[in-house]
Amino acid sequence: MCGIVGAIAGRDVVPVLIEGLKRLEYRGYDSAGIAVVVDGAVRRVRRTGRVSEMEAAAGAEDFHAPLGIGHTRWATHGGVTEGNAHPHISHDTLALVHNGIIENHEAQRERLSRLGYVFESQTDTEVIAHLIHHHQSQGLDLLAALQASARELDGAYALAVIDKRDPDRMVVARMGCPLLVGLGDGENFVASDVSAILQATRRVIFLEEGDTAEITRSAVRVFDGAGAAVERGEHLSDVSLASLELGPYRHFMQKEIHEQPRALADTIEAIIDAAAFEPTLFGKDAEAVLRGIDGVQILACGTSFYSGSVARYWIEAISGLPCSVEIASEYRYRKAVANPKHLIVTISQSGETLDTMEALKYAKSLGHTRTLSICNVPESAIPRASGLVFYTRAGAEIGVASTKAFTTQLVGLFALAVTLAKLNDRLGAEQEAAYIEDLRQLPGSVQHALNLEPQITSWAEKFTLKHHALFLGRGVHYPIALEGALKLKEISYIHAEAYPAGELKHGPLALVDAEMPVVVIAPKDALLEKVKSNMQEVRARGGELFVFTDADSNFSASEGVHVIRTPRHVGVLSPIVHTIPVQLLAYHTALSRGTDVDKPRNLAKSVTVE
Ligand code: HGA
Repeated sequence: MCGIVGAIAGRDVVPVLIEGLKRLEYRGYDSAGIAVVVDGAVRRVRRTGRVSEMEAAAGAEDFHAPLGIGHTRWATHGGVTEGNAHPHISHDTLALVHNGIIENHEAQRERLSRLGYVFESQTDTEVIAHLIHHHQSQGLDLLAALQASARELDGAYALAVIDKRDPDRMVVARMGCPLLVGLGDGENFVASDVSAILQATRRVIFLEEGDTAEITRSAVRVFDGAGAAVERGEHLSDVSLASLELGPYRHFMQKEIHEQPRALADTIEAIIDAAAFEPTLFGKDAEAVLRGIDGVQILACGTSFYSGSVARYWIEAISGLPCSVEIASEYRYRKAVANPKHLIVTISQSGETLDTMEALKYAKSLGHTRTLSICNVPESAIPRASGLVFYTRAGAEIGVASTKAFTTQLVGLFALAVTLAKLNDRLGAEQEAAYIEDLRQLPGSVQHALNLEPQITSWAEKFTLKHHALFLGRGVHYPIALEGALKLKEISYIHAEAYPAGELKHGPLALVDAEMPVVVIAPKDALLEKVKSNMQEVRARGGELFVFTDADSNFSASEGVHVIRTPRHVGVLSPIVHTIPVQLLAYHTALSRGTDVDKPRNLAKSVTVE
């Protein structure tokens, strides 16, 4: 969602801000803007639409300055207009960018209006600019005014503020939304995501909840929520610039689908090297935490919810522990019954997903102490708030529709299922060795599935003009049907639903006719014969079937039944391999419909608002 970048330097920072905003585009946004302090004045340019349009406007106005902030906005409060785009300015002196939502913005707006402040936008953000200005007018300096304002705000924010009366510093604050400081040589930066400043530095300080900071060209001072000066460690980011480039691919989604063999190999490396499933995969104290549990509760949203749904099958079957999976935004608002002996597992690619973070906080407030995060972004908020962590090593995922993050999450969750089995004495040495061999084979099997792309492309042409599609699966492959339907919806805008195949005759069969393509995930497993019966039910009603199966399953194409076979059966890890064809089907269908694959309408990458 929204992105922030800021810089203070001895050089013109406008190119740094523009480049940073371009690097943040993948997160999804609807407008962009920058504000700078130069020659004793605040100057601003904002545009709806792409960063390149705002860049052209800034170029035309000849913007150059040593201090500035920039923002990509994904509107939550107030429509997508230039007037609502950030930065927001108060009294022509201070400019501010904000990620998040201010929940008490109405009360603050009334209060500030009574004090004579005039609002120019419909955003919640503008109240912060006026609030800081108000505290300055009471005699506080910029930093103290920000800290006083932060105490009066409810909700979530990452903020960066500059002021023309204070041209040698930038002040920032963080609560509930990520923000980091980049350290340069005689120049410093701020960003919501490290990719925005990698062009300038890899040295970063992650701010913590409630922190504020003052950033000058030569120094960074950080304060905790109580206002006390604190030291926050410096990290060297290992995000590679290459992972942020498109290379020979047409879209990031295509690139990321094809990166899966590598991403999976990197993620399983530690298991293969140890030739064992060790609790230390989840942190050094993991054994003590995992040994005592008597169940698993998974909390996640979107695609991560589907990886959690696959994990439920694995965890119960392999470890014998009960496991439930719940949408984080539902869990966080219901009166849940907590069992502190359950392990809370949150799954989030970005580690910033607000609903998942809040569900984790809620679980802790109910008395849960055993928490594990499966996440792709080191040092992001959710892993930092969790006792145990499994980092997927998918590399930066730029396409809004998640692909390699999903399959690598599945590896982490599989490792959890097997590790729990081992700790519960349900895993013999032979079975452990067999699972390791399955993992070793996995990248190759995924590559074989990727090689099916030409066949899947020809199927995609048949989907181009469709308005609806059904996806069916059973057992551990049912969540893969859900993921396939979600991918198709997200990027091709074709309405797609997934059902457990056995559920068809309880309702959705009524939808089936010649215009309803039905995609079936039908690997050769114990449920294949059942799935075949369900396919007959579809065929008997004129439905056209598109079946993904394995090389060794004994059924073939016929009138109205199209079949693509993944080249080899991969046993327990089959859901991972069967994800590849549904990703490719969605991608090529979207391509032939001409949609914006990497930035589908209305969606954002890191969902940092409710
Ligand atoms: N609430 C602010 C910022 C929105 C945001 O952070 N989106 O991700 C607005 O609507 O402008």
